[in-house]
Amino acid sequence: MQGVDPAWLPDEAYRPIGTRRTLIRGSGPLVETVHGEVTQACVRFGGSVSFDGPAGPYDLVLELTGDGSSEAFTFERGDGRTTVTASGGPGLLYGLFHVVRLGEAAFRGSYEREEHRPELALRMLDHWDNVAVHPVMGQVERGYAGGSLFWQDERARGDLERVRAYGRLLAACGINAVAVNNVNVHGTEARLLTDRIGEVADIAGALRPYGIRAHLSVTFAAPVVLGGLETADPLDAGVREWWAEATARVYEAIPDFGGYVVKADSEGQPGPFAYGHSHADGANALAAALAPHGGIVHWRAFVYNHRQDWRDRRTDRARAAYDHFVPLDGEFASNAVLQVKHGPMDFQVREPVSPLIGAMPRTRLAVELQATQEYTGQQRHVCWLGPMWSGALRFRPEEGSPVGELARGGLVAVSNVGDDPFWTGHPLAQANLYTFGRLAWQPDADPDAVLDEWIRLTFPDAPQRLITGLHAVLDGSWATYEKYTAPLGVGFMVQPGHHYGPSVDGYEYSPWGTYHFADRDGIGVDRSVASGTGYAGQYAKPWAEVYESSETCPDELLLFFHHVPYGHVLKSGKTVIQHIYDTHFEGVAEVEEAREVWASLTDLVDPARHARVAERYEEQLRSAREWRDQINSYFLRKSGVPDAHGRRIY
Ligand code: GCW
Repeated sequence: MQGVDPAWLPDEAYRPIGTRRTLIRGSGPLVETVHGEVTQACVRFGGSVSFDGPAGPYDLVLELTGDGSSEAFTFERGDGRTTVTASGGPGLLYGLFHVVRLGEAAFRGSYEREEHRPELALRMLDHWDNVAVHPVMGQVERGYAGGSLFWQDERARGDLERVRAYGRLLAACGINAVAVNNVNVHGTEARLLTDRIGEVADIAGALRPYGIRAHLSVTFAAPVVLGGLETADPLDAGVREWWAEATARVYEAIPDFGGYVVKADSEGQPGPFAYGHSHADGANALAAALAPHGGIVHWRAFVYNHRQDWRDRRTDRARAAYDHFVPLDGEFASNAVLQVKHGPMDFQVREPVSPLIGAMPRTRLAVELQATQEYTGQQRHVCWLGPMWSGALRFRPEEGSPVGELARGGLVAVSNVGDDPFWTGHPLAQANLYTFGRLAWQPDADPDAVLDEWIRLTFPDAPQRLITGLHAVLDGSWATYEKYTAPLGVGFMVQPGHHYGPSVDGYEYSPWGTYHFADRDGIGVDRSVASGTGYAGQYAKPWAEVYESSETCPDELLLFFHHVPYGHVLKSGKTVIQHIYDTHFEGVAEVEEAREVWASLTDLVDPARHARVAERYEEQLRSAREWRDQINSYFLRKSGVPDAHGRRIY
């Protein structure tokens, strides 16, 4: 597309296919998509493609053997021919993208038959997009990549070519579902469910050729605000009928509609508490309306008191999701999925894994990640989140399955994409989107290998110097970001409201439940059972014990679980205060280094992309210095303990 970055599907990535002879067998809409992809590549590079053609010498055969909707495919190569077979259209499409990813290697040597299938059936992006620009949150809430891809001038975009291109990119990294509007459902957006469903249908139509289903965020109060009923009580017969009828009309407009996403009783959104009912009752009312059509309700577990009194030390926001939902285990309908943020707070640079995951064996859980970098540099800072996500997905809440397997309801990420020509504002933030898709397909994949895959696809034919440089600037970037921001798992310390840049006490005396409790003697939140909020006791063994004691708690989470003196010695051998100083100096030095590495790649990256990243490095460095100096000065002033190395602190 003119003027839009091709991201991980540049034309060159298709050269290995486009120069060869391909046979495509089968029929159906996704086969047509595959055919279109290969045809375009052949037009560009001179190869040929036959559709159900005669037997002949082919280098690549893509064959649909059934008419199902399976996403699995097989891949093999022998006698000079590469073959992909699938029994469902989506499988054939994923098989094609597998060949694209392998590049020339797909056409060399031989491969025994391999079977590929996604580990998680639902791999979804939630867009926090508003149809009408919100006076405070803008068009995309926590969006750092321009306006919405879907909505423009308060309507679905007339020209959906870009949406189609987006679907193509998503399919190429394995994503199969998209929620098209913000979970905070404002007045205009509420109507997408009813009289404006046609606009959602248009978007769904643009995504469908790439095997992606559309989902919709709806307001729990819809029967009142849209239906004119007096109540939205989930057990009321009239309310249930309203949902059933509204949902039937949705399916008339969008036969393959995915389902609803609901943020209820959370940060001011309406929910079942108003009627004295549980969240299972609430979710099940919508699930019942969706069930006859095969739809799913994604019910978010982000329920906590956002109006707490900072003086009240017994209330602990980290406990909230577990306290609300674990008693409801087993009560949710089979097509209700409880969507849990991966950490107990809110997408901080470092959090433990939510104790809810693993504690609800009779409930389908989806795990929610945040690709949009709300608290991780807002796509002005490079912060590749692969290692953080992979760590969470590999975490085993107890002896047994890791999070990546417990997420039976799927993996979801809040999208980091907008109408920016680079899709994600910061061109390197594309790596987060790609990594998310690949981890959703295979949660135990090695994130480093995924990063290399992204580099090779996005920069085809890159010389080794470019590959090494890109890997270097991305690979350690999350660790670097953590170093110059809030220390040792304590979180927040950000500017209230927009959440960009440091403000150590920004939320300290606020109602949001996000405190660090620093005083002249120490810092951190006591979440132990013995003397604190008891949060550590929400974990199963061994974690409940590991986190309970400051002796066994991992350094990186120490201040999340414990209030300790500045002189507390970490496992690293450093005191907490010296750790704070050292990491903040190191973090800035690492950004300086990364900026130099990027500058050294000027001749190898196209000028517009290079310039965009270079400009963002300037801001990242400015901001990292700001973080360093505010955090270090704050703790020097609070503690009175000087830096052991006598560096400049203000
Ligand atoms: O991280 C917080 C954000 C809100 C968001 C909320 C949520 C959509 O600051 O902007 O609202 O989480 O996840 O619902």
